[in-house]
Amino acid sequence: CKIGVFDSGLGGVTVLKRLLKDLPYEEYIYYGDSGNAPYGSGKTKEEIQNLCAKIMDFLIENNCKVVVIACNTATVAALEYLKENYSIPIIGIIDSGAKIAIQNSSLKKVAVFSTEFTANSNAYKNTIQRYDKDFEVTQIACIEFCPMIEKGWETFDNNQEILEKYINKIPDNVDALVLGCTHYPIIENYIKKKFNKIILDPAVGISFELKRLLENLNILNDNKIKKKPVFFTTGELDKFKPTAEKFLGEEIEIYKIPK
Ligand code: DGN
Repeated sequence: CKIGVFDSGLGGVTVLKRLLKDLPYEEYIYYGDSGNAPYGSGKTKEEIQNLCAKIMDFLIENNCKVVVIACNTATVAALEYLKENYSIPIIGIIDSGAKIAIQNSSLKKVAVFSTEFTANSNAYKNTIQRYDKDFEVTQIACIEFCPMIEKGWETFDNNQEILEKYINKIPDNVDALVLGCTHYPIIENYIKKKFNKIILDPAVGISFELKRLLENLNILNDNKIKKKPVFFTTGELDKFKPTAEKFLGEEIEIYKIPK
């Protein structure tokens, strides 16, 4: 069965990498909506829902039977809406991010880097505190990160300053940082150099969730043949392709589609 994975742009590639490692025999279609990015600043909930519905239609037309929303912002804005309007199983990412925070912060004090939309929604705070009300959650909106990563992080001379600005907002007593936007693992090495405590990627949990779902539906692929994922983007191929290939460590098959 085909599995659709989508994001507002490049970020979901970090989730796909995890899925390819943990569930390598599934067939993936990736949709990066870079032509409409960012989702996380300057768009209403309804606008994000409409963009996500268009992506769902595309993925279903291309025979996807399960969809992973590899974007925190889209999960916050549209998971419930998409579940109401589509009958295929859809997995979001916030819940796995919240569970990973619970499992890894012994001080029960975490910070979450995310888009403005995700931070303003309080989705991480609410979900983490639903599991454990004693948790303190500091949500930090890193407004410049996503557009800089889409354009090419290394091409910005002031990238270190910008990074520091947000690292400095993390309270000292926090013992773990959740990367609550799927774009951020692309710059995880830079973050690590300035924050030497635990860094958590919610994509770890999404692999478990997808595996369980495929097993329950009895559609986990047992013929051990790896199929290369196919990529579609509404953005510029010359921006998307090199960053995705660098991150995945291999050449990708990619097509440009209208936004
Ligand atoms: N990658 C997306 C997320 O996880 O929230 C959002 C990126 C964006 O649209 N700014």
